[in-house]
Amino acid sequence: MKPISLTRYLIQEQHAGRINADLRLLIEVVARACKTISIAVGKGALGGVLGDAGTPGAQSMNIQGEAQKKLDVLSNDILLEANAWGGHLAGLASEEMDHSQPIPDAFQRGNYLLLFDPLDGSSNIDVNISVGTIFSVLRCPDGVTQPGDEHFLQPGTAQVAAGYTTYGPSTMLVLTVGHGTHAFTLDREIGSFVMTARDIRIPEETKEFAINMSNQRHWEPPMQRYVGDLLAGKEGPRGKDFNMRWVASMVADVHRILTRGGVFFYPIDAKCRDKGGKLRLMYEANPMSFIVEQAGGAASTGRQRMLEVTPTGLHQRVPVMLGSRKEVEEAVRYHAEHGA
Ligand code: P6P
Repeated sequence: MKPISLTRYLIQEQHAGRINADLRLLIEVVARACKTISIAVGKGALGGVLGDAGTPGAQSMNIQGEAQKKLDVLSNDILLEANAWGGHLAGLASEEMDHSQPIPDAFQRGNYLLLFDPLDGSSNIDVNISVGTIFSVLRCPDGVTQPGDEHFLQPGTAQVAAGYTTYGPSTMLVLTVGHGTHAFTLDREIGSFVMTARDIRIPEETKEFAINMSNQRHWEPPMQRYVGDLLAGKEGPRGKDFNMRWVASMVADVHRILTRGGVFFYPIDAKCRDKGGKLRLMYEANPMSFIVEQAGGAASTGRQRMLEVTPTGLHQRVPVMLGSRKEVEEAVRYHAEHGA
């Protein structure tokens, strides 16, 4: 049977009463923006958009204190421009912007809030490794026409849609609207996303973990013990050998886990303890956790289900463990038993 397009999938979801026209059109706007970003990323050195934003000696930094790449800024601008006039949003928030932005009075407003990391993993761009866009959709609280940061601070369970686009050998958009997780591959010849995987299921068990091992000496004891047991292999308490991968692009690592199983960790360490973690709750951990749970996986801070964290700040950071359900549960058990 001929694979269906993203548009047709969204219309089917709307006809089934699982999403409304506004949300369908919002997702289409985001997907179109991701196509534009894919073209810019794909040009590489030929597009004049590699390297750091700003000028030599005056590098552009974002609120995270991270050096901005030219493509970070360009991707953010593409998403802002595409969504400002779409009429489906009341406001939007980005990793690259200090505060959220309400939709200008000049444009019609909608009922949704959009949060995004426009180009996650951008430190990998200059070495031609996959990067991606992550997005999350929330409802704007009733009666709020000029949403402020506080209106975005909803738990991950309140998300009505979440997705990412990975700009790799192929450009793929992975999406959930709360009824399974599905993957769409960009057909560059017709310029459409085409469904290539429906109802993705993450294997419950795995022999593959993803973590930045260079931080090992900084981890809390339960994480030290848990990873130590993975590295001990079949001679150790886990009784099996494990493999390790670390792309340093969350989108790429999560996409591998969705495709063949695995677990992804970014635990608290001495370098990020005072910030609460490295990865951001609202536009990295929550959308990825929604996607993973809808694919049968699990996502936790190590102490609670990720989607139930009550946000306290737009750029709040959290420790992250997500992926194959039984392996995440094992890592959480280590935290419970060895106190953290
Ligand atoms: P490290 C990219 O900057 C990112 O936010 C995630 O995409 C990625 O998983 C992580 O940080 C990589 O962190 O410390 O290994 O560079």
